[in-house]
Amino acid sequence: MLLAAPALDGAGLQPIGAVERVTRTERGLELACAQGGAVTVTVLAPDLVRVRAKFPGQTLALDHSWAIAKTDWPATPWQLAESPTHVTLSTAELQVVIQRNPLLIEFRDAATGRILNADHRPAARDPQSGRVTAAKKLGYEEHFYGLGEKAARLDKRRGKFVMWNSDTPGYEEGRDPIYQSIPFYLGLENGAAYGLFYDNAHRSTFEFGHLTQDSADWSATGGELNYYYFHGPALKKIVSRYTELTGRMPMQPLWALGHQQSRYSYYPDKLVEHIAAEYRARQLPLDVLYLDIHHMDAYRVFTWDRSRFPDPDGLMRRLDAQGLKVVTIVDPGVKYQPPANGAKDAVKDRDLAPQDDSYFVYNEGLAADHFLRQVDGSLYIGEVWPGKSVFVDYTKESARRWWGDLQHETLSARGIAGIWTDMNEPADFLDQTGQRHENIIFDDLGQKSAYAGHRNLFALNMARATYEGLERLQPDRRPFVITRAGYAGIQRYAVKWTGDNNATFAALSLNIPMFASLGISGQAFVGADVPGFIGRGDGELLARAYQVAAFAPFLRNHTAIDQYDKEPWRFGPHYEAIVRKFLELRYRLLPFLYTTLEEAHRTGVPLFRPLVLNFQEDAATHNLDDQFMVGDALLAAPITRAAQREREVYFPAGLWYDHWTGAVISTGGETQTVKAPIDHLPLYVRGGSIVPSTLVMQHTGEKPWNPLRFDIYPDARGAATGSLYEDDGASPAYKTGVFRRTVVALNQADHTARLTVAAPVGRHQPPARNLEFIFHGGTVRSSVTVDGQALAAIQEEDSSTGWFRRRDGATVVRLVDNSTARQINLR
Ligand code: NBV
Repeated sequence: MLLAAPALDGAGLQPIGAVERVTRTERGLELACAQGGAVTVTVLAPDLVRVRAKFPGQTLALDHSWAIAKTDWPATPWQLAESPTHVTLSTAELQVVIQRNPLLIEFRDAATGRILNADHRPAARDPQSGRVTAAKKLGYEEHFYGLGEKAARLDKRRGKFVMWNSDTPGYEEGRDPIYQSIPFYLGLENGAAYGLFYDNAHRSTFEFGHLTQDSADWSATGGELNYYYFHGPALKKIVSRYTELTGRMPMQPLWALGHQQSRYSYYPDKLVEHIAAEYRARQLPLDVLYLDIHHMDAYRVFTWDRSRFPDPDGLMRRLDAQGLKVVTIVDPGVKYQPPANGAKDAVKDRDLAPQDDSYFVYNEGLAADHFLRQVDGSLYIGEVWPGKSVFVDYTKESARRWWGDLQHETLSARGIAGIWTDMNEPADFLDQTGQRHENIIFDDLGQKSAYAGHRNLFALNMARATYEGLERLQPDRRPFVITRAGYAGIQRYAVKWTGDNNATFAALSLNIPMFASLGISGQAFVGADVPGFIGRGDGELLARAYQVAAFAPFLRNHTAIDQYDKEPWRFGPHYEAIVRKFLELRYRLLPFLYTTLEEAHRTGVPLFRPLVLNFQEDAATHNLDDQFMVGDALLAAPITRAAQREREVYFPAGLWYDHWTGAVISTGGETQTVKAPIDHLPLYVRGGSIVPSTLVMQHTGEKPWNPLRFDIYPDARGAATGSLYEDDGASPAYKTGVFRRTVVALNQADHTARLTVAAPVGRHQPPARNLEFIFHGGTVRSSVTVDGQALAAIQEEDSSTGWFRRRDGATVVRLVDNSTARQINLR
C-alpha cells in the first residue's frame, strides 16, 4: 500500500477506491468508487467546492452540520470534461482535476492553471476504528494560518494541532488543544491562497509537515471526510466565503466595544457598586461589569444568592443610571438535586426563592427530559461548581428554547445585558479529557449520536440556545453572548475571549497571533483577560497589556479568585494614568472601530488583522506576528516584553504616518527601530486612510459623536478613502436599512486637495453635530472652499465653523453636518 507515512500510523487504513463510474448531478459529480465507496463533489460557488466521501462499509449520517449556516447556494455554471485517466470539473475560477486511479483530487486556478492544493495520497479510512484521513501536498514555501484558537504563533507550518475542546487554565504557548476547535485553515504560497474546512467535529489532528515535508495531513477519530475547498487567491476572499458558509458575526451592540471590568467574583452588590463608583470618580471609561459564579445561590445556574444580591433588578437600575451594563456568567452544569420529600418550587420569582429543598431548573429539565443521558438511559452526572451536575442536550430544539426562556426569566428580564457562557468544553472536574463521557448520547435530530462527535459541538449549541433565546425574548435588542469554547460557526452566536491566560509577558505576546488567527478563522470579535487571569502581573504588564487590548475588539479586565485585584488603579497612579490614556484613545476611536466592526459583520474580514491579511504579496508579513493592524488603516507594534523600551517595526509598502504626531514616518518596505517608553504604543496610520473618531467619553452611550472627526492621511499620490458606519448601536433595525454610511474620498489635482463627502446612505438620522476634517501631510494651505463657497479662517478655540491650521501642521475644516454631499477644496 501507498499509505505508510511517518506522520500517520497507516495500519488498517483503506484508501478510497478508484473511480469506476461518474454521474453528473445538478450541482456536481457522484463518483462511484471500487468496493462500494463514493465521493460527492458539489459546486456551491465558483470558488467553493464541497467534497464528501463514503468509504467502503461506511454509513453516512444525515447530511446536516451544526456548523453550516448557508445551504441554499444559487446555481453556478460549471463544466465537465472526462478523459480515460481524469475527470475535470471547472467553474469560472477553478478546476477540480480528479485522477481516477488512484483517486486523487487537485484544485487548480482556472486562469493560470496553477495547482493550489492537491491530494498527496488518497483519502482513507480504517473500517475497524472509523478513523478517516486525508493528506495534501505540502509546498516548500507554504504558510498555514487559521485553526481558530491555538496557543501558537500565527504561521502554523511544521506544527501539529489537535481539535478537542479542553479546559486548560494557565495555558502557555505550545499547549494543545485548548478551548476551541475550528478545523479550518488557509494555505498561502507564492502569493496565492486557498482554504480548507474539514467539517468533522470528532477529535481531529492537523499536521502541517510536522514530521515530514511531503504532506499536510488531517485525520479524525471518526465521522466523515467532508471538506470544503475555498479558492483564493486572496486570503480576505477566503475568510469572507468561509464566514458566508458558517455564518458571520451579527452586529454587536456598541457597548460591546466599550471597556469591561470583571473579577472572579464581585460580590456583594455593594462591592459591584463600589467598583462602578471608583471608575466614575477616576474618570476611567467603563461600559460593562461582570458577575461571575458567586452571584448564584450555591452555583445553581439561573438563581441569585439573596444574601449577596437581594435586589438584582434594583442593582441593574442603579448601574444603568450610570451608563453601566451587567453581564452574568451562565455555566452549563445544572446542579443534580432531586427535591426533598414533598418540597415544591416557588411559582413567582423562582430564581430568588430558596433552592435547598427543591431546585426548579433541575426539576423542570428532568421532567421535560432535557438532560444528557448515556447509552443505558441513565442521566450523565458529572461534577462542576455546584457539585454533582447534569448537562443539557442542546441539540434538542425544545431544550434550547427552555434554556432561553429560563435565561430571560431570571437574567435578561432583570436587566442583565449579556450572557457569558463559560466551562462549555464542557469542563467536568471528574474528567477533563472526555473519556468518562464516552457513553453520553446526543439526540442530534433523532440520530442519537455519540459523544465522540459532539464534545466539540457542545459550546456551539449552548451558545445557540443562549443567543436565540435573547433574540426571541428581547427582539428589540442585539444579543450579547461571550463564549470560551466553540466549533466552526460559533461566531453566529457568540464573541470569544481566550480563557484563563496568565498575567505574564509571554501570554501577552501570544495575544497577537491568537487574536489574528481567530479573526481569520471567522471569529472577528475576540480579546483576552487584561492583564491576565492567573498570576499577579505588575504595573508594567498592565500598561503594556492595555496597549494591545485597546485595539482588541473585546476589551475586558478580569482576574482569578485567588489573585490580587487588577483594576487599573491597583498598581498606582503612574500606571493608572497610562491605562487612562489608552482607554481614552479607544473611546475616541469608537467611530472607526464600529465602522470596522460593521465591515467584519458584513464581510467576515476581521477587525484585528495579521499584516499578511492586508499584504499577502509581501513575504515579510508571512511570519510576522508581533505587530498587527486594525482594519486597513492602523498598524500597532506593541511592546510585549518586560523592560523593553524600543523595538523594530516593519512597514509594508506605502506611506506610513505616526499616529501620535501626524508626521510621515516611513515610505514603506523597511524596518525601523522605534522608541517605546512605558506610556507609548508605536501606532501608525497607513497613507491613503481616512479614520473617523470622536471625543473621549466615560461610556459609549454618554454622548453623541459630536464633533465627528475624519483624520485624513494622503498616500503618495495625495489620495485617501474611508467611511463611517453608524446606527442606533443597540437594536436590530440595522438589518432593515436603519443605518447610515458616509463615504469620504480625497483626491489631489492642480495643487488642490479635493475632499468629497458623499451623501450619506441609509435611514439612520444622527443628532445635530459638527464635522471636523483633519488634513495631515503638512501641506500649507491658503484657502478653503466648501461646495464652491469660500470658508472663513477661524482660530482653533473658536466654536464656529471655518478652517484653521493646527499647531502640528494639520489643516482642520469644521462644518455643521447637514447630511448632504459635500465638496471641500483646499489650496
Ligand atoms: O467562573 C470562574 C472562572 C472564570 O472567572 C474564568 O473566566 C473562566 O475561564 N471560570 C473559568 C471557572 C474556573 C476557573 C478556575
